[in-house]
Amino acid sequence: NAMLQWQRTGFHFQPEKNWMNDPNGPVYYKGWYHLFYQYNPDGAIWGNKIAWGHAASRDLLHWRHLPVAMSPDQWYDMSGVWSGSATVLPDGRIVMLYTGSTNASVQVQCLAFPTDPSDPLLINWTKYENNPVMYPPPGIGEKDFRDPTTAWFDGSDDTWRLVIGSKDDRHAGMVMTYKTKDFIDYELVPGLLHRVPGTGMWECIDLYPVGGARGIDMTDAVEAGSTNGGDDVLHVMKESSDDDRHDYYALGRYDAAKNIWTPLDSDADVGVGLRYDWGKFYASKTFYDPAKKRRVLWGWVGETDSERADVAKGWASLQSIPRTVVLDTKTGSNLLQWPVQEVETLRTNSTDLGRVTIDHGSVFPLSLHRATQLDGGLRTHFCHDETRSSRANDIVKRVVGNTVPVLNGEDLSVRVLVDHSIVESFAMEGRSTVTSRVYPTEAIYANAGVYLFNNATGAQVTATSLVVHEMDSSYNQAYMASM
Ligand code: DQQ
Repeated sequence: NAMLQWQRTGFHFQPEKNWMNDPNGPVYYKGWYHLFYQYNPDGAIWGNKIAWGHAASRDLLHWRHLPVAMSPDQWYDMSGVWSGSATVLPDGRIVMLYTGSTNASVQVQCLAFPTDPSDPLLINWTKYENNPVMYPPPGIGEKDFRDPTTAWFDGSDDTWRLVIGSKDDRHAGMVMTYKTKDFIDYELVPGLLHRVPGTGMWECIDLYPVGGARGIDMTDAVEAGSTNGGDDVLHVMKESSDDDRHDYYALGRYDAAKNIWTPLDSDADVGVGLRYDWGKFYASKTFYDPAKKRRVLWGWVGETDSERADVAKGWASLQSIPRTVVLDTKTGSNLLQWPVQEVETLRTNSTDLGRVTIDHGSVFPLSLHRATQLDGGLRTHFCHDETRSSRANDIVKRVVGNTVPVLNGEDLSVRVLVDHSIVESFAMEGRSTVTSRVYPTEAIYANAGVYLFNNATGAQVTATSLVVHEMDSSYNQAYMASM
């Protein structure tokens, strides 16, 4: 439907058409970033034949769409090739672990390898001949055992370890640890790595170290113990809550010998405390980028319009802008998420509006060339009010956000990325983020604009600094033009 194609983004990742959900197996290999994703080749809605879509990029922005990497074509993944993760071995080989939903819809873990390791684009994949390699263990529901993480090496007993999320019969979310020497035979490590009552099924677990300005590989952190070049190391645990479809994380300590992860603050435990994003953002996953020594986070940003509209468009869902994740050393109690630095290369016309004071009850329009794709920062009050984003009545419109710590001596700062049908905001350098899908009925292409407004009844507001950058498209609009 050409009428709706303006909703396609200019610099967010999306497949050429059809349905997408979770990011899968992100990995850096021979100069290319690879992104796999849950993909329905048959249409714009989720289905029971999910495959792994695949794209590769040199800069996390310009993507080459590649053939489907794995399809549901074996008894053990006939109902879907579900989410999974890549592990890079010390010799550079890649091992892919994913969840197969069997012909009887039992969740099992499966193994796959690049067919031709010399191909930097990793186009062809071979499933291990004796899949599956893991079945739900005793006491675990056969539909509650999915989304294996990236494995890390533990030198104490020379095994690779990975974790898988689940829930127990009392609706507690939980994480189990497995160990293996060869990725073929696995042993369940006794006990649970973590468990939180009342939080339901934990999908897409992520577990990774943070500390200092750089990213840390999990194997390096386990080897180094609790410090990394002098910096204290904490471990982030993240779960995607099937109950309320939000991604929750907590900072804690991982004790490999005891197989226990403990939150720093038990009141802000996994599933009941912090979220990565207070808007639309789910089933996310990080990977360690050895080229730029950083940890990068991808999240699935679904649609909030109707299924009918998605079918009419012929596509559904975006991936968030890839975000660098570090520990906020100023607060010590949260992460900082920030668009990867490559995003700044897309900035074109920059407008420095200097200092702007807006009286209460007034609106201040900014004059810009084009406002459909923007990247900007502003030091004043912050909010996502979706209720004003569209006159359409078949979409979800809410006010979303949360409190964000502003320490003594700091000013409130916000960076907002606008890309046709998505708005992603980062408050206080990424202490808190909010993502919204927007379906404007009027603010399309040239009709889009940016306004500062002050809804206060009394006070004046001064933005001490305000910069707006128009953004180049990285690929999607070019694809559109050629359709
Ligand atoms: N999506 C996948 C599952 C995962 C869920 C299936 C999360 O592996 O648990 O498409 O969105």
